[in-house]
Amino acid sequence: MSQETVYLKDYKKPSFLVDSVYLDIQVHQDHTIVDAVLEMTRQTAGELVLLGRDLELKHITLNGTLLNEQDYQLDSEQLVIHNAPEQIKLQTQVVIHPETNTMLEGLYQAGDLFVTQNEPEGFRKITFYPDRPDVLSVFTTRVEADKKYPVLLANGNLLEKGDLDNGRHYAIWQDPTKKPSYLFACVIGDLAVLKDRYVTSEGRDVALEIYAIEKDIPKCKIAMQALKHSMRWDEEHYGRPYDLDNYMIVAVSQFNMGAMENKGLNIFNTSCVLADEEYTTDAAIMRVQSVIAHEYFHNWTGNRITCRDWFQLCLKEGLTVFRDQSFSEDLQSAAVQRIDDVSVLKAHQFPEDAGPLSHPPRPDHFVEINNFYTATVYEKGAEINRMMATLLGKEKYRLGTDEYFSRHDGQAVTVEDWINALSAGSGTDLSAFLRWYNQPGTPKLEVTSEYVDGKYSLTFKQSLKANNKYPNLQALPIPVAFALFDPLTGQEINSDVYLFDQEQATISFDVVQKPVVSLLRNFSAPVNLEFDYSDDELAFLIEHETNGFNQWQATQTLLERILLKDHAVTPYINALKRTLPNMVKQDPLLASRLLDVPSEGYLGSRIDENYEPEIIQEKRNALLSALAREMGSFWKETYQALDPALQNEFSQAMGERALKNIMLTNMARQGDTAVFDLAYQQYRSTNNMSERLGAFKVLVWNDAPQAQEVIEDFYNRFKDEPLSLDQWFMLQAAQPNATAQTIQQLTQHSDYDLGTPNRIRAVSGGLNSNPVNTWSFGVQHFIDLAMYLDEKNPIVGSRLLQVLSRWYTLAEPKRTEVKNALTQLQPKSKNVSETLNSMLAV
Ligand code: B3K
Ligand code: ZN
Repeated sequence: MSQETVYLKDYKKPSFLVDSVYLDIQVHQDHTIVDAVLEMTRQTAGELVLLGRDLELKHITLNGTLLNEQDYQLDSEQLVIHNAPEQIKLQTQVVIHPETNTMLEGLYQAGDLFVTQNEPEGFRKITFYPDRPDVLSVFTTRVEADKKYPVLLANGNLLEKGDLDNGRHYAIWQDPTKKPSYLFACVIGDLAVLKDRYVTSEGRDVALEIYAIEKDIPKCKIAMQALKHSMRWDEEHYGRPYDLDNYMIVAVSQFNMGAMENKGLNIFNTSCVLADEEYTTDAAIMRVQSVIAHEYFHNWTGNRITCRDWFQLCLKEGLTVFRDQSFSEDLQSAAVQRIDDVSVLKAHQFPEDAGPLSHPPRPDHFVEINNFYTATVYEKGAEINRMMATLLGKEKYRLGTDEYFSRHDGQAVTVEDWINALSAGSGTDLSAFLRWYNQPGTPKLEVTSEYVDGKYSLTFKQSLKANNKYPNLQALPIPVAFALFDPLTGQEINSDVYLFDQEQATISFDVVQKPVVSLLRNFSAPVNLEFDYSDDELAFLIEHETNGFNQWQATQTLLERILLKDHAVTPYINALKRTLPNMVKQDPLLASRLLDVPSEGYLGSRIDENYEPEIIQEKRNALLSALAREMGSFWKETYQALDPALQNEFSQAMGERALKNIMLTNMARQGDTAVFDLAYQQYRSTNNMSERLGAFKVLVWNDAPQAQEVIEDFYNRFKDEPLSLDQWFMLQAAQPNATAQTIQQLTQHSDYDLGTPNRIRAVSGGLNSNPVNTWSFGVQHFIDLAMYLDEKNPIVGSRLLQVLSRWYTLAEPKRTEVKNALTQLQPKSKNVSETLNSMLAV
């Protein structure tokens, strides 16, 4: 496979635009025929290039003339037609094989269902086409299949449907809006549907439909509510109503990622649409709501205004993630949502940006674009938008986004277009934020304080780690939200947002005594903050900070010091003792997060050399035991006092459930074996998956006498519910005393399936939650899997190999062992090769 690098600076406009496309997709058991008619007009000089991969070309006709092989050039990637006229009508017929497509890209068969996944470059596996996001066209689609597949869907409005001979039927759909090929979708299968309606602020009556297998229909109700809620939210917060008469969502169990925003016909991983307290956890329910919102919000940020080229991916993804995060903040506690989003950022994006896979949110080169659907593009991209929104405030931000939508509706644009429109609309020059898009790395923000004679000063300094690929790093604009507190009363005396945009600067305040400062409230910028708080000041903030996010951040900073720098544990435990008893009653959800202890994986990512996972595990276990012991009867008393069933609000109940599980875990850590009876009772008596799994985990991870029984019971209850069974696989793979044999038993289980990414991720993700295991027997697991998937499903293979990307931080001899194992690999796919090459280039 060629390893050609594509550069942003080489962007050229397409030579032809497509005025209209007519597709006729005929699905048969062992092949599919695709007839296409493209009407095209020349835009600039150059050859007519149609991209196509794995297509068996049957015939091609240009303006009515059948072409011979000498009229075009065909290789494994493209079809080039020389001397093409100004106006073209091109007709092609190809044969494709969705029934053997294991890459889950293009049109593929998943069980009894045929679905598409075309972003970023899957459409070229369906037909020859200028498959790039800056070619927008009107699509008409005819889908034909056996009647055993009653559902035939494509984007837009249904124009016609009818029966054919031989037990077949067809449907013709037309999408009135122009779109790039990556947003094309079709679905063929036997599915049931949940229907609803939504009337937009403009009075458009929209038919809403969620398609899933019959027994999953009741599990689609939460997603339907979330969809209607998202539609209203986008009208209220961004002034964006929906623009078609229908909106369809299809749930599929074999899918490479979470979901896909195809115009009017979203395709979702079942894990991101099915939500039901009995079968899925609270976290999964929250995720469903946010992914439903995310894909819906793409209709404006991504679909109506799309990307000029794939380097601009973070234009649509960063903005849409910021929008879905804001939506979720409105849905539950804003502080807890921010805590959860920042946890993800710090656990995934910060390590990515500190290692060999680091790249700017808008990279300037790539080999395989699928490798760039990263935490940096998505999550750091979202942070950049959040920073600008924080700085502008609600009103100006809205003026800016209004300007963006009115300038660029219907266009394929760049990050510069976004920043320019946002600046013009808000009347604020935001051009310096472009640097955030173009530079890699997490900035270090060092702050020092001084108090002299009634003057309190804060001095800020920023720096970025040098990067060979991206020299000339410039100072970034960093909004720092902060508050000052009276050290005696605990009252807030001042709060503001300071825009720090130089290498170094100082600000000062007149105060009567030295205040306690709380910096980077709500994590107002994605930076590594270094401020010399005393442990007592951090404990003060746990108790007195009114910003829930920074209260949590204070616990995390203190814990990192305890775990990585051997600080004393007492100030932390005392602060919890003073804060938690009230909080568990008033805000159980926030209380549950305040008990977060950074994971071993996160702690490992903070160590850049001589990393020994066993040492981190030991220290973390010691801390957990101290916490369990020191809080005494708090766990049991709180467990007994909580009753989620009495809570009307979902987020309160979810908080109480989270707390109850934490209480059980801590009672078990106290060595109180009576807890196993409580856990067993909880497991048996509940119908709620979060409660059932919380109890399951305590029993299985502690090898309780009831462990084997609940493993079997859970399996028997949920063996026909793939998402629930994924949890069963995951929790067993994740148990800290899992061995190579545990993982082998799971991967040899009859329900393990290498064709279903969710199942692979359940076991591998579980294993990877234990760095000690990952870096011992896990290394071979991840290598074998990545190499197996290299040919079968390289998108997922490349992802799994990335788990080993921090190999170079390990202490010897492990470091050399892993390096040698990696060096020997010879992947074939662009995806896995590019990842491997970057990983080894440290
Ligand atoms: N846009 C898709 C991601 C496509 C990933 C292709 N490897 C989902 C989303 O971000 O909404
Ligand atoms: Zn997205």
